[in-house]
Amino acid sequence: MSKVGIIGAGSIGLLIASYLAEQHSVTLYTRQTAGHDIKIIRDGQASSPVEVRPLDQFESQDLVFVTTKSYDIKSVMPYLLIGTMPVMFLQNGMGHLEQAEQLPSALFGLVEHGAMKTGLYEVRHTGIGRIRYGRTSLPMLREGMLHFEHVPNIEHIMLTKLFMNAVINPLTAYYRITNGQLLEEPYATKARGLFEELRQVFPRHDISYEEIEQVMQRTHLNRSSMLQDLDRGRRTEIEPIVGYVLARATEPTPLLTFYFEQIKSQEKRGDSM
Ligand code: KPL
Repeated sequence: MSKVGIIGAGSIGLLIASYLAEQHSVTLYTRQTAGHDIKIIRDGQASSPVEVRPLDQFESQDLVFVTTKSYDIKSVMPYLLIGTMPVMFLQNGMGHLEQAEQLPSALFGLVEHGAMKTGLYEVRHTGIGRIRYGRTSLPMLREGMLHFEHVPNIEHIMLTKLFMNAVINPLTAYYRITNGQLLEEPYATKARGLFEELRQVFPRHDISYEEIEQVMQRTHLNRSSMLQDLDRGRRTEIEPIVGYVLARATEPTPLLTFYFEQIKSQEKRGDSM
């Protein structure tokens, strides 16, 4: 049995904790808590016990998952610097890469599961997918319902996901529409415009617009995470997604800049832990 630490008790933190607690000793670190044992209710069933502790009691683990939003990583990093344990970062966007790379064994993963938090320690597993990750392979994650998959090119996959999020999220949030509505005018032209600017910033990245349309189709009824964040008065991930792109642009990117500024002016600040 390995010691697994999970930082952040949002939907993904709870989902991972609930599954891994079946085989490992899991501690869930959150900000506002005193130490105690809980059971996570996943799809109506109680998990094996999970210890909940405040982050300032963080101790070395065999493996750590950081499931907070990207903008919280700065405050989490000092706790992670205590050891050489593998730490898997599961954020949207790419804004966290540079900070995470201060750690000797940083791993990066992309969660393709649907999960919805329905209570303090309650979660629904709404869509079964996989978690692709790199750089090192972790044999302890081989089995189980979370379908961890080690891939050799995680940075490439993250950049592809960044393209999807940088096109879909700001437009759906700004116009308050579902992902599928981006397939229709007047939004389709705007989406293509954003895509062209992204191509200009990352000219060597191999991706076609059809791949983004497929995601719009597959998730056509979804309200993007950015739209949901705005609706709930939470801080969005516009910075690690579009901000990351703008910081790398060497030529004008008027559309990306416009939506970045619009979303920034609408969002309220909050934290995700
Ligand atoms: O990842 C997403 C998000 O909403 O953040 C997409 C792929 C756009 C699905 O809604």
